[in-house]
Amino acid sequence: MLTLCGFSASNYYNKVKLALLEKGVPFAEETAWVGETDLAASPLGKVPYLRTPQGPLCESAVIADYIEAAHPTPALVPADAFAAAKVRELITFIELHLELVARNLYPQAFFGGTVSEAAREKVGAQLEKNIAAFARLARFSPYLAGDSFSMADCAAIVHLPLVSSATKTIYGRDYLADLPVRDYLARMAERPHVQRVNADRKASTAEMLARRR
Ligand SMILES: N[C@@H](CCC(=O)N[C@@H](CS)C(=O)NCC(=O)O)C(=O)O
Repeated sequence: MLTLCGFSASNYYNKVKLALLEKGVPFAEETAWVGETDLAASPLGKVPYLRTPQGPLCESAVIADYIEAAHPTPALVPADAFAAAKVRELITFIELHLELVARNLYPQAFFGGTVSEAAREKVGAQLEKNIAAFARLARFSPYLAGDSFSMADCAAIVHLPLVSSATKTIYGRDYLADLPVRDYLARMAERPHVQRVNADRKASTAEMLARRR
């Protein structure tokens, strides 16, 4: 049995949770808030981490690859090497060039802190450039990588809403508004497992914010 550790307000946790649900892999959830994680399993104290019968794994991309290799069907990464690489290219773009950049805004956008004017300008410029590049790779037809649901959708569904809401709050404009992201996310939200992840996220976010007070 696999145990996914972390909390359902976390976008990286939810990427893995959605992949497990969509693949129909049985798993348990173990709540581990930041600061209360098992450092033997996740040495940087980040979530998610996964307990497997052979030992723990951290880093969501590594965990996603492990799940895909251990439970190949239904596939979330295509068998064809090039198609698989295109899926991973999209995930890397979303996480490295969109989410990690937008993350600099979260203290002010979501947690009542402040981000310096210089940081806001720098992040805004980086996001404009990176989102324009992402727009050249993403297909949205109807799924992010093309005609089938993939691990790239598991990433997009959890990360893109944060990029939208953070930019909307900080700059007064959703930087993803020119891409078909809203329609895409509405389409994805018709999936029962996406609905479950979103419902759990809302409950966990309320709990996380209450703990911070
Ligand atoms: N590269 C990591 C990122 C995970 C991550 O940043 N998780 C956040 C929660 S969404 C976290 O644990 N933050 C606490 C910290 O960085 O100390 C992954 O893909 O798993």
